Amino acid sequence: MAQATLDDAITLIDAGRTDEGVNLLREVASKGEPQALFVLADLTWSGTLVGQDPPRGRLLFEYSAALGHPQANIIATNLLGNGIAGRRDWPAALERLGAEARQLPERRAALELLKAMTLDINGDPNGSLEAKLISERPYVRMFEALLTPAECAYLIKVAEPLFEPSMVYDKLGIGVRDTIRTSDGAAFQWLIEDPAIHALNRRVANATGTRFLQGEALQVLRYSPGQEYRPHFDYLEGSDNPRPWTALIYLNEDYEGGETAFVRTDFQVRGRTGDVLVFRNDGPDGKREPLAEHAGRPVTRGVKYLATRWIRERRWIP
Ligand code: PD2
Ligand code: ZN
Repeated sequence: MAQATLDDAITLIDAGRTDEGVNLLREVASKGEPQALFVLADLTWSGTLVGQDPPRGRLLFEYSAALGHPQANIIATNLLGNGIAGRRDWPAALERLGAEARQLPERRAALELLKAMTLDINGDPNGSLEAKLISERPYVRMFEALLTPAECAYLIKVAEPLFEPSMVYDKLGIGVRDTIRTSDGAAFQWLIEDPAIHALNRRVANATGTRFLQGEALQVLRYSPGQEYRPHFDYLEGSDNPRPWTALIYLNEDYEGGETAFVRTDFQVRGRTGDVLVFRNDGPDGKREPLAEHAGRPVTRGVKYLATRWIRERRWIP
């Protein structure tokens, strides 16, 4: 009989013969077929058709990478840089990125950004930062020009092909579409969090006095005219791991409207490119701060780009 192939496995899965298909996929992957390893890695990472097991998914990506799979190589570098589901080795991630940068313009752009950052051997920024106090209660501060224009432009560029309608969490914690939030968004989950984005996330952690592992995936948001984020709380009341902090990174300024408004205290903020607004979603009593209710006002002209980092009380990343 001819050797089983990845196509045979996919045909079985598509026909609803999932167990047979997954078994065949494992068989082809175990023979060292890079694409089959990649598909199995992806399913294992996300828990699709097979049990979710990120550390095992990462290992499978690494096998696929070692056998020359280009996309697996990029993922292996990203995970080595952010340390999700396995070890973190920042210098080794940078070395791999350097090799990738010789072939791929997007990796070159990430490397160029990193070269311009002042980071220690672990990819952390040095020292503490000055912030402007905007309000005591709700507690709101602004870090002016924390990101460079080049960093902002990069985030917009890499987000562009990934935009999808933004979601909000319903009462069951499930992401749903809702008229409260009409922007488009792109989330940089761990597989696609490249070392430059990872370093930016570590800088935001440093600015907020939190650890990288408390942060949810960075989301880049795009608001066209008429799009908005109506008044809401980011806190997630009732969650056993709520979000005491939010960091909003303004990525451009050539638009009108789109102010970030704290609706109960009547002040609003218009960040300039690279400014990072940090606010607390809980009050002195450790409960949801009513005064932290806020909105992204409708954009009236141009397109607004902003990145959000919602930060949990404790480690969030698995
Ligand atoms: O885009 C904004 O200005 C905005 C306003 C309020 C974003 C968020 N909240 C958010 O992402 O939580
Ligand atoms: Zn918000």
